[in-house]
Amino acid sequence: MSDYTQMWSDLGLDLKGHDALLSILGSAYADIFLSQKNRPEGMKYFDFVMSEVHGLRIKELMDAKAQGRKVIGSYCVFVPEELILAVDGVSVGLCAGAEFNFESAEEVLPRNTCSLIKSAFGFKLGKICPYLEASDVVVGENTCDGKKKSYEILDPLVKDLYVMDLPQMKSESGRAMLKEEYRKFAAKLEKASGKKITAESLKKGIDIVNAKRKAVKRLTELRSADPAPISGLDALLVNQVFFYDDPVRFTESVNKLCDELEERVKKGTGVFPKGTTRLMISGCPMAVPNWKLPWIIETSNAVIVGEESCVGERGVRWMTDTKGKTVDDLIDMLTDRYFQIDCAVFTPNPSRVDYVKEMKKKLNAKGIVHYSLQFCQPYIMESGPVEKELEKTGMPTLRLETDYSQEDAGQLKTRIEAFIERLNRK
Ligand code: BJ8
Repeated sequence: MSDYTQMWSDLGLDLKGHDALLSILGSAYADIFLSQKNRPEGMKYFDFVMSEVHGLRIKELMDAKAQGRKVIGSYCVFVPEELILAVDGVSVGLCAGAEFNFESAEEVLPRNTCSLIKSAFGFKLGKICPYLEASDVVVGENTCDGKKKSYEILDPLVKDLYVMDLPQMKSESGRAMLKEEYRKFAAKLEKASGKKITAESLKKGIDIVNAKRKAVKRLTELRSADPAPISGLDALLVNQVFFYDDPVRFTESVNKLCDELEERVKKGTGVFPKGTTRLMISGCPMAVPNWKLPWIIETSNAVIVGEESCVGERGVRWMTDTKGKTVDDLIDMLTDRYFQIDCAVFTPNPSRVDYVKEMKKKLNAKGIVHYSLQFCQPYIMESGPVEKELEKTGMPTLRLETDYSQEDAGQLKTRIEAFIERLNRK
């Protein structure tokens, strides 16, 4: 890795804290990812991206900024990357997945806040996230109460926070509200970038993002094979890199990986032996470097074959139609696409459990692990009815609640092993 110290210092990072984070990240990555057996060659690209996640990629963002492009950071899959691309902006995900500097976060947030929010604040207050510091606009959204209220606290800490309102019900008025919010967001982006969104630029943005989502969907489908051609950890990593990488390069790399996986499937080559217990995960998103649960599962004689999560199927499942001729038509198409996202902040939210069932069948999973972050009310509240409905239809479900610490790792392993035993007895 080149020396990026000057760049980090120019971004105002706390170099000591940042070094500590990189060293934890580097050793966790080596232990969790590089130690896996039979990894596809195509994962080398993602290893490289991760090794340069605070280096080369940030340099690319700084170069883009020097050319007058804007970097837009966001925390939710309801923020359309298509609109950001339509003003030639760069979209980056800001969700954080490490227990870092929680002491400072807990000085400004209640202790009973989920780790995802605490981590984002820990990163901001500790000045260790170059993505956040490089962002010209930070986009928040009114989803769960935790995020909604925490943006009031984030506002004075970042240079330009834009908060998007979101509906909570899948009604006509909810859809109209979402479309209006996307119109307002488009206007905000035009103002920030000084560039006008045209039907052509928006269509181009939609095509780029559709291609990226299609590539990840192709990866999802390949995971239905037994033996699984790729580990759940590596597939999760691809879904995580989705939020950071250049979209066109990312799409090419995922498609290349899928070409290789297709060959593996034809030859019957896998990462784990044929017949290994197949699980899928459903619930809260897992941001980098939150790899705890998949790592525990895949070191307990099971393989993860799908993620019903925003860092997973919920983020990529729907495509956007491009049949509109005007910007307004295309914003309408975007609204149609995004309004289908079945995040637990919606009430009621029946399509989510229906899709878990569909995924389980398609991917030949034996059981479902429902993953909630502690203090995440929407997903914890939904987990009871989801478990009941899945068990009722003969789909064994394990409901887990955890955080970013390693304290419960032993307990989680015991519960997961018992669940796998239950599945294997069937
Ligand atoms: S569309 S899942 S990315 S809101 S874990 S912060 S919900 S208390 S992340 Fe999400 Fe958008 Fe929904 Fe997806 Fe709140 Fe829960 Fe924390 Fe969460």
